[in-house]
Amino acid sequence: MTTPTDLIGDIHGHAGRLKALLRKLGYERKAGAYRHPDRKIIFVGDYIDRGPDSPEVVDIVRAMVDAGSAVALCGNHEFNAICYNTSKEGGGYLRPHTAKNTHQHAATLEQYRDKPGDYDSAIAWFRTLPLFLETEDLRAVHACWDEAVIRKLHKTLGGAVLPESLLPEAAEKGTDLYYWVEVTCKGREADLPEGYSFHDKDGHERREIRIKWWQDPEGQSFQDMSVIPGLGLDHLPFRDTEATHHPTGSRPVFFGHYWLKGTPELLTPNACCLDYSVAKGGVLTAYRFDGERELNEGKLVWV
Ligand SMILES: [Mn+2]
Repeated sequence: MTTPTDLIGDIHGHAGRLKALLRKLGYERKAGAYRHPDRKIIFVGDYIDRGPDSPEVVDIVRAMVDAGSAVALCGNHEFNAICYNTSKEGGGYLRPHTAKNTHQHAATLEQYRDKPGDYDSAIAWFRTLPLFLETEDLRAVHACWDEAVIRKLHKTLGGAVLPESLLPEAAEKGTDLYYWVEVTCKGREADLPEGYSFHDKDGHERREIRIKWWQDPEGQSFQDMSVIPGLGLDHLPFRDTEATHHPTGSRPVFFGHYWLKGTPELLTPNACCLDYSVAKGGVLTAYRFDGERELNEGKLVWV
């Protein structure tokens, strides 16, 4: 029998909302950390950036991990922050300090401006966060559980945490490790057939779509499988150059990352996205998991 677990989606600096959700789930702050007598939390990553108080979110989550009342996964924002702060051989950083990259991290940098020691400590802590978690009755990841990719990552890392020695490779476009981290923290893409493309919201021509990897691709169009609606790909039958390891019949998988809108709901009976865009006017969402093989929409909780 595993511990009943509450899984919480992307927080992005919304400390007030996090405290409200923890209280709603029955957690109380004791001896410096939120705790529940019978339950634990799994956070699926993206603690920082955009929102008003990333330092407080990091403090709350980290204290819970230290107290043994939570596990915290690494989101793409934590991975980016690590790379932004890791020097590159030959000069610069693994994540270059371009205007775009700095802008994405700006709110967090500003909030830590007067406490550089705390910022360094937060980055050092991010380096210890696992990229994925599997227990006997659930799986959790920031963006995408692709079984083949997770297996390769596990073998290469010797576990679920990216060691510092592999960071340069993980940040280097074109390497296998870069691809595996990208899939796991940012999601799976599929190439469009030869001759097809679309323009993304920034006007860039794209020849691949980010896919709903949790969905059975059988009989679906590229549009059905695309995370972004309205690309005009409805007539185009979906096929993928790589096998899509969609999790039919497997233990439930929980993730965040997709900036979903509206009222939280299950994506399938065993796939649950917990990111309902708290940093874009949405809600902070949790699922109360008690080991069930089929998830129950009534167990979603949000504030
Ligand atoms: Mn994310």
